[in-house]
Amino acid sequence: MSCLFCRIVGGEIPATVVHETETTLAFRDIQPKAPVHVLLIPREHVPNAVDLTAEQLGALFAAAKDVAEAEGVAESGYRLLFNTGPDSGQEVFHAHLHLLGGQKLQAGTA
Ligand code: IU
Repeated sequence: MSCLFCRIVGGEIPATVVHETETTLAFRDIQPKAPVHVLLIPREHVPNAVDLTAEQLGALFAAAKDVAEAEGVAESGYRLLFNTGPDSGQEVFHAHLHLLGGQKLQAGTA
């Protein structure tokens, strides 16, 4: 299994998991770009955000809401974003939703 995030799902690579459901996993980004930076992924390998089913997308956004509340940023606000493809800076080709918050974020960037 070469996909890094599949290996995190499989427990082969450690990650600081902050939330999990039957179909999703959320863990802290190892190079956080904000005080709160959590990645939410489907357990199933899907290379890119646009390949996610409506059900998978719904599960990721529901999990993001729970993570935002648990991390204390639900009221202050946070950013949810998918990088999609090389020009976006996507580095890991297992779809992941970034949740960034805990500070005033610059408009239009992470
Ligand atoms: P991107 O959207 O593909 O650019 O985001 C990949 C993220 O995965 C990036 O923010 C990395 O810091 C993060 N990451 C990680 O959390 N753990 C890892 O082992 C690796 C990357 I490699």
